[in-house]
Amino acid sequence: MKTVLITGATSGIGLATAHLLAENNFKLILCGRNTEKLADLQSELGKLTEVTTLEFDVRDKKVIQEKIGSLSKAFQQIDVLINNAGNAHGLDPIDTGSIDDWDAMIDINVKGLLYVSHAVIPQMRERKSGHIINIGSTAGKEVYPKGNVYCGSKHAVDAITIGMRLDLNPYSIRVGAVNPGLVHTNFSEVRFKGDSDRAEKVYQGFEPLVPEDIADVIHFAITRPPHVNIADLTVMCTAQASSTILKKN
Ligand code: 8X3
Repeated sequence: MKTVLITGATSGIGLATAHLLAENNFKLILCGRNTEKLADLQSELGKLTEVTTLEFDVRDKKVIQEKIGSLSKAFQQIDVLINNAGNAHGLDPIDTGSIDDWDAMIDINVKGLLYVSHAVIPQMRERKSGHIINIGSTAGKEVYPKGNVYCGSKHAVDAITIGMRLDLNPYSIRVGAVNPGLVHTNFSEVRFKGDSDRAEKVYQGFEPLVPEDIADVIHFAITRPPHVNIADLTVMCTAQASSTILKKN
C-alpha cells in the first residue's frame, strides 16, 4: 500500500484527491492549516484507509521539517508527494496590486512547495524511488491580464517541476505537474477575499471543472507503471480554450 502526502488536503482539489485515494487503497498523510477540518477528515477517511494528519502552514519551514520528521513509523515512508497547497490573492493590475498579496502567493505557491519538497526528497533519494506531483495551473503556462504575480508564481512552479525532474533523475524519482484551468472550488473566494458573489460569477454561464476531475487525473498519474512518468498535463473544461477564451452559454 503506497503512502501519499497531500498538502492543502482540507479543501478543493486536495480534498477531492484525499477522498479518491482513500477509496483506492492509498495510505494518507493529510496536511493543512485547519485542525478541525483535519480531524473530521481523519475520522471520515479513516474508515476507508490508514490516515494521519499534519497541521502546518506551508510557509513555516521549521514546523514542516519537524512535523514530517515526527511521523510515526507506519507513515514514515512517503511514496508520493502531492504539492497541492496554493492559492491566488487578489486580481489587480501590477501598478495597484497589494504587496501583501504578492508575498502570500510567492510564499505559499512557490516557497511553500519548496519547503515541503525539501523535507520529503531526501528519503526518496535514499530509496531511489518516489513520485512528486506539483499542482500548477494554466496560469503557469500563460499570463492573463491582472494575473501578474499569481501567474508568475505558477510559472515558477512549472520551472521548478522541470528542475526537480532533471535533478532527481539520477534517483529514479518521478516528477510531474498537473495544471488545471478553471475549477469550481473556493479558489476565487480566496482570491476575492471572501466576496462569494464575485467569486461565484467566475464559474457562471459555463460548466467548469470540479475538483473531482483533477483528483481523477492525479490518481491516473500516480497509478501508472514504474517506468511511466506523466511529466506535464494541462486540464481545462471544454468551455475553456485558454486563460482568456471562455465560451459562455
Ligand atoms: C487557476 C486557474 O485561470 O484562475 O489556477 O488562473 S486561473
